[in-house]
Amino acid sequence: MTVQTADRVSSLLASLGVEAENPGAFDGSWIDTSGPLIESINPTTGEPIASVRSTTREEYERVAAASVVAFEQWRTWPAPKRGEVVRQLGDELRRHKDALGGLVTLEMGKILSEGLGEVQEMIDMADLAVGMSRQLYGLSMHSERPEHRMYEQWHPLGPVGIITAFNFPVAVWAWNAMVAAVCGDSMIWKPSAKTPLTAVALTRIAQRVLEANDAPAIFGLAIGDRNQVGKPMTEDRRIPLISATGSVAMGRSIGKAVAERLGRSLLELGGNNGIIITDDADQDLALRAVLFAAVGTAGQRCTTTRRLFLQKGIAESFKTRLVDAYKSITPGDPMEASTLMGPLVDGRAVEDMKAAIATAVEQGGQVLCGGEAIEGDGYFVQPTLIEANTQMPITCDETFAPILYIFEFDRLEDAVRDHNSVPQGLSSSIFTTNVLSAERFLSPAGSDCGIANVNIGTSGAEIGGAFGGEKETGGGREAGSDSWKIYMRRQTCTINYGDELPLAQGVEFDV
Ligand code: UN1
Repeated sequence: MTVQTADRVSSLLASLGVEAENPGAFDGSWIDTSGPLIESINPTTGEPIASVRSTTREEYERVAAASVVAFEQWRTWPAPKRGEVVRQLGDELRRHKDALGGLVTLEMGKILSEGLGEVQEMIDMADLAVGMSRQLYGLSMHSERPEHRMYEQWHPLGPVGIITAFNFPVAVWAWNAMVAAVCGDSMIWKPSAKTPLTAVALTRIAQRVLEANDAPAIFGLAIGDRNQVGKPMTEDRRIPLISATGSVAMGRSIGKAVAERLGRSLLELGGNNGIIITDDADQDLALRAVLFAAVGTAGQRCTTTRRLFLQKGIAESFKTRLVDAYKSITPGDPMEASTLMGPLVDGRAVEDMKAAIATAVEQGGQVLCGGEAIEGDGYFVQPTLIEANTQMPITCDETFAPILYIFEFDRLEDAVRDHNSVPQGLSSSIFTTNVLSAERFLSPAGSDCGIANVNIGTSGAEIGGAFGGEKETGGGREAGSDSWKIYMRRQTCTINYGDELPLAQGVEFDV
């Protein structure tokens, strides 16, 4: 790291209250954690930035007990008052947007514009949740019994466990935390061990807002590994909801553990997202969209485009343009404004990418460009295009790297069938100017994903919609629309204001 960069890093960390070594758990106060040290590595240089002392099982227990106490107080606050605290949190994030966005880039490696975008996503979530705090509506129904009234209401649920991945170190916390907070829940956050500093910095910001409002410590934090934090949390009967983002394998084991105790889980797991481009599509638009969706965030979004279906009439020309565009992208320092693609998160991610490319070639794929890791400091790779066919099993896997598999098709029905043939079901797009093709893609026989776009890439969803996917993606929905409902418990209430006791369904039971 150059001196200049080192200076920049230390002033960034200082402005966010991050020290050389930080405690890894917060329960209203910072706990003097005693687990192994987690070193945070800058993926651009491979050098350590600072460290966090991880949380042990006993320390997790303290955070969990505190979150129950915080919940019992917080649930009595009127929802709009809870919204006011979230509004202030949004303001505080506006103030720290540059520093926090910079830290995301430093620790995770996405380009600065995306690091800042993530903080913006948190701010947007805060604004949305403030509005929600006055709109946690229940329905009222007409009772079949005379002089009876029936309605439903939504109550706070309890402490929520939030498990997030390295690739969106703050935004995914905000999808859950802003909504859970206005719903009256407390929470325990288990962030990725690859981005612990961001979690410490964000929790410090949240702490100040809580203290300024004399609010209970609803934003708990426990940075630690699976055995010390993940497992006790998913098995903890005091935590009615576990919201987890990560791999399918992780989601499967969390889903089982939570189901075993009949808890609720909200799973946002892998994607293997496809874009279909028809002969009549606007090629310029499609090209830009494919680039952002496949190369953006170095292919490390769950919404990254991993499969491209080209209709035969445009396939050759589109491939040529795409190869040229890929070759023009030089991975580099994500802090530099001109960089479009930063490093992968760590050496393991580079190895996984190399292994996937080797497997693809073995299975008959042809590398059109890229295909190599870049020697030198940091974890840089070349964005890679592979001509593939749907018989290649590797194309059913999500490799968290910038590999795009290209297929060709004649008829739209075949492209949709192939598109839907993978186990995952997160995001999908079609590029077409034909209204019939667009509507067919969106019809019940069209895309089987939780997100389906027309003339927009698969990534970069807005927070106003419900975010999540089907099949092995896990079925959960977060952020906007009515996703708040999973953070609350529904109660159906019937009130008899008469003098009689009529029974439903006309049942007679007179003594
Ligand atoms: C993720 O990669 O886990 O739609 C989330 C998007 C972002 C969120 C991605 N808003 O690409």
